[in-house]
Amino acid sequence: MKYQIFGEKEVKNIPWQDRQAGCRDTVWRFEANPIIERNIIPCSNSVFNSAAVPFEDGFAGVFRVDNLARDMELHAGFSKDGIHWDICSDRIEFETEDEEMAEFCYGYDPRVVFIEDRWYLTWCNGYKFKPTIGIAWTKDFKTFHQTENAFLPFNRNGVLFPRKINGNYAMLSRPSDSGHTPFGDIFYSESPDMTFWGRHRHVMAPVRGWQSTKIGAGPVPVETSEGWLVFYHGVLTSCNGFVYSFSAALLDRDEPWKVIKRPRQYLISPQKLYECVGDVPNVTFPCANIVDAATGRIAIYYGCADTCTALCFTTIDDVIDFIKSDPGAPAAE
Ligand code: BMA
Repeated sequence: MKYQIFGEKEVKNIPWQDRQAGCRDTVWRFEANPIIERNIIPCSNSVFNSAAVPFEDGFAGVFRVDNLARDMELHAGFSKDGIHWDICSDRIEFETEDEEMAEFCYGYDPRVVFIEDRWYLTWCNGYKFKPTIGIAWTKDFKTFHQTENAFLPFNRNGVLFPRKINGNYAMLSRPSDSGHTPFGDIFYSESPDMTFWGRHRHVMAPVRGWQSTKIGAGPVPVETSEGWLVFYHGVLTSCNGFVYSFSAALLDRDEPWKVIKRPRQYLISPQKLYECVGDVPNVTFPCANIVDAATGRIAIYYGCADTCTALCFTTIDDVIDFIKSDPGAPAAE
């Protein structure tokens, strides 16, 4: 490997498929996509923007399930190979001693990260039906302990870094509005205790092209010798509505609000039928990356058209070379 990875473990059974012959893409799709169909459990209308992590001798995850009433819920799931999933039919019922937190309105777009001794889940949490960033922790993916929301509404796409930075927990998020927000920059915040968040810093704004309307952090950042590798989604407003694509950028390891390099081009945009057709057409939305520290392989889980879940692959070297060789996103306009 050309570049070093920090803090990740060897994942021998990482879901993987080599790049197809003749394919020149930096990130390539799994041939058997989608891996999770919309009706995988009897109560699901759709299963999409979801988070998977290595767990015990297989994998565990938290899935966005919109049910047959079209309520937005979070369900846990388990898998031996990261491709075939058993998703629990009941939604996660969070344990909490605080009455204010106990009322579940809706939850979506989960991210999961291991920090110190437990798994943390962040998601878009409806607090009095207003979206903000919910936080919970688990050790077994069966019992989830909900703590305080990180921010006031309105906020979405809260993604924790996998380690403390300068002594504090660190999170990327995207302040928004109560609807289908037509704007959005990525910000960075710190907390000494996972409860009180501050020291907010601006990271990135939308720029021309596929990321011109709004952007939001995707999977958990990966620490490399070249900086924090972050996959993020960007939205373009076409005459037919929003189009969600994604790419990656490198952030400074000690001051992650400083962008080292951000490419101009996307890595994946909605092009396959399952990405273009569904409950919300033209959406590719990554929420998880599994990294094998031994080989540098990366498996990315992404939601497609707000309907099903798919996998795509790259390597640390390929994606960092892509970022470095791209001309770079233009300055904000
Ligand atoms: C965002 C979130 C995502 C969804 C996307 C496209 O605001 O709700 O869950 O995938 O819109 O509908």
